[in-house]
Amino acid sequence: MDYIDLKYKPNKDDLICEYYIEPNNISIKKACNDIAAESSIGTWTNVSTMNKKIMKLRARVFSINGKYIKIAYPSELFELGNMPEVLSSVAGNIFGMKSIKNLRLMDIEFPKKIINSFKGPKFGINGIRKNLGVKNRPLLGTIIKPKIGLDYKNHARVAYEAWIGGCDVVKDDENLSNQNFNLFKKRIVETLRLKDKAEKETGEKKAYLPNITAETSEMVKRGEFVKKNHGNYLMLDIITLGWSSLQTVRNKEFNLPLHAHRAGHAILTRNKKHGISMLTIAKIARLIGVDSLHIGTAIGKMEGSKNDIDDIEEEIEKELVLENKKEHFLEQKWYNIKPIFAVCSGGLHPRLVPRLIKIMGNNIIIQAGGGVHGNKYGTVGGAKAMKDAIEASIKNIPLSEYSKNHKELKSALEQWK
Ligand code: RUB
Ligand code: CA
Repeated sequence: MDYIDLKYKPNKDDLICEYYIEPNNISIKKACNDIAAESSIGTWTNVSTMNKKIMKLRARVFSINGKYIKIAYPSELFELGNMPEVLSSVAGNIFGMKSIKNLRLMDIEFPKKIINSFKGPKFGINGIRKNLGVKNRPLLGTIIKPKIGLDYKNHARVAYEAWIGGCDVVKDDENLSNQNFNLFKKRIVETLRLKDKAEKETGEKKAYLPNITAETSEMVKRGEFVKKNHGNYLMLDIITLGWSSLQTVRNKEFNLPLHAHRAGHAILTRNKKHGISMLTIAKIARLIGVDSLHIGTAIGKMEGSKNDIDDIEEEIEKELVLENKKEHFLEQKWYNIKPIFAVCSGGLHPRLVPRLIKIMGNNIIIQAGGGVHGNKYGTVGGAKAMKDAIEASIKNIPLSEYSKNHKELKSALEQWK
């Protein structure tokens, strides 16, 4: 049991992981030992090539509390600024070992040394608020629907209607990229043209979040194209494109905010006994440097408990997160890494807005697709109904009251109970 040291006090350069673990017919101690070995320097047997110096680099299990364990990894084990490598260690082979029935990475506490090796977000909450000139209220966004199928002209027209109706941000959907019926370049040029028009007509700043998700070098080219055409945001499907590609895009310094869609996260996060927590994924995304991130709503169409979402929101917004033993997450000092916007999305419509703001506060981007374009008054009216719902919530006026002289909101309340 070389890898277990319950007296060990982690030092400031250690990276710490908390795992939930279910051993497969072995003792919990043996399972912990296997995990710490395989995720650092060890293997299934003693090897003649091992020596004392290398043994010093071993991970140490320093806490076993029922099925929850904590492991400290010396930071020398990791290459600075290389997220895939960190995860190949602490979220790699150990998830497929026969001696482990279930394993869930609950959290990673990154030490300063590793934090400093990543860029973090360029804009964060304050930067995005500044770009859009919106001080305190939640931002309103929509996703163009149907999610794919519209041609580029109609795509741009729907975006324009959403902006005119009151949306601050309009985004492509996660599976729209460069299909024949809606070519990327044509879409960007036309949608940005209508963004300018909407800005002139409303006197407000608007953002367009084009989905540049693709093979990495192609994705970079698409980012450059957006930049060249005076776009003001980039959107990425961070799970399907992978951490390495995300780092590439961040390192390109487009000087544009990055919006992170998390499509596919549930492959890793949904099973509460095995996989990786959304909290961990959110931390990695913040550290690499996205500016807004989908984290769920607890009340829409996508799964997610209020507790979990509260924890994630805290993690992406604060400078210091204190350890929470009950929820199984670790302390994190974020140093110079900026807070990022929580994006609430999935099955939202005006009726849900007051509850959403109550749960999550004002520092959110509220996004509704169906809840905007499904309104009987069309996209313009649908956006207006959402904006009215936000205004009513902020003024603490019940929606039933507010809807009396806001017909689009009234319609939404009738449409979606
Ligand atoms: C929302 C939508 C988003 C999901 C993703 O459309 O398409 O992709 O919110 O889920 P609609 P999450 O408003 O019509 O439901 O935000 O949980 O990652
Ligand atoms: Ca979507």
